[in-house]
Amino acid sequence: MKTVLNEVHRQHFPKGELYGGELVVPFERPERWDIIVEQLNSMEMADFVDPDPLDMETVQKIHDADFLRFLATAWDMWAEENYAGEALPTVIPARRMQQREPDHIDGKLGYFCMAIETAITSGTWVAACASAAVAQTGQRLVSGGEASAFALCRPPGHHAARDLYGGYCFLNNAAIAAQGFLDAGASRVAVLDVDFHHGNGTQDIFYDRSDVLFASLHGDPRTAFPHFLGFADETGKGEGEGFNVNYPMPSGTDFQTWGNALDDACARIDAYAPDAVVVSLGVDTYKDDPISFFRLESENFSTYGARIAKLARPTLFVMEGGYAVEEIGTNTVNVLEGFERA
Ligand code: SP5
Ligand code: ZN
Repeated sequence: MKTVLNEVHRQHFPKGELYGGELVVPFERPERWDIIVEQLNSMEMADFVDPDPLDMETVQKIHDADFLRFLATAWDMWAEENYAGEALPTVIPARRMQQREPDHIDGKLGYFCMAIETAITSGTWVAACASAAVAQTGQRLVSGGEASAFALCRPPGHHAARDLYGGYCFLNNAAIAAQGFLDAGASRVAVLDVDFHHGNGTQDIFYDRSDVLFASLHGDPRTAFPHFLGFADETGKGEGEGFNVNYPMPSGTDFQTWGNALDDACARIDAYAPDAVVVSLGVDTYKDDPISFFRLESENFSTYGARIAKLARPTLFVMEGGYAVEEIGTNTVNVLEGFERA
């Protein structure tokens, strides 16, 4: 399968992520991309495609205009304050406070943020747009007849909602791709989110819609990020009732349990009969992931790639998380290779 990628992602590399009360080198770093590319090369799966320019019209169906304006201008507004560090929020519109976009950048950051570990830098907006373009181009390849494609997105996207960034995400690449499939003529699209973390942004974007089924396997939000969404009782609302499926799982979950949840999610997707499947592919389910608590082994990634192939639907893989940097190439490419071999 073809891989869509480009180098612009490097422009997003904050010096700091707020973790355990310190600013540490971000877990979500450019090296992740390099190691995946290296592994594609060494597995002779290097069939690389450049992204087309970003089609903002589809992006505007997924994200609010105010939010896009904020992301595009946040760094410049921050720079005008002459702060020494990178753009991080300090104040959040919590319970019983007004939900109005402030004028000052300190207020805007909190207003549009769902997790404050994620810094905005001078290159963040251009990299986020390039990442969305990578997903969009992957979608066009599959809409155009390719059986599958891999969008090597960076930064990731699944925590970004219509008007929220955070969790290392700015634009929701998978949601933009799903919308692209619909705009290209699909009637139904399934998003299967296998990242360790709940895809709160994708769920929220499609929560009241029946044209996108969202299914997510993830760490139980009672103990895992993003903590405030991803419970099993979130099943959709209005038109979307019954088209949202969450599989929260506890610390220590191994492939036996995780694979059963995947089988169940795949059965739901089969019953939905989508015209395309978008896989939010995070490999932070790996046993040695530094910020996650599942126990998948590298070989399990091949097995589940083959399981996804059994859906027998046009499939776009969109890169999300995975922070065990040494193994990220093996684990990611194992999914793609398992899928192709099946
Ligand atoms: C795309 C993606 O995978 N985003 C994840 C963002 C998670 N950021 C917050 C991490 C906090 C993890 N706390 C774990 C404690 C382990 N000791
Ligand atoms: Zn994740």
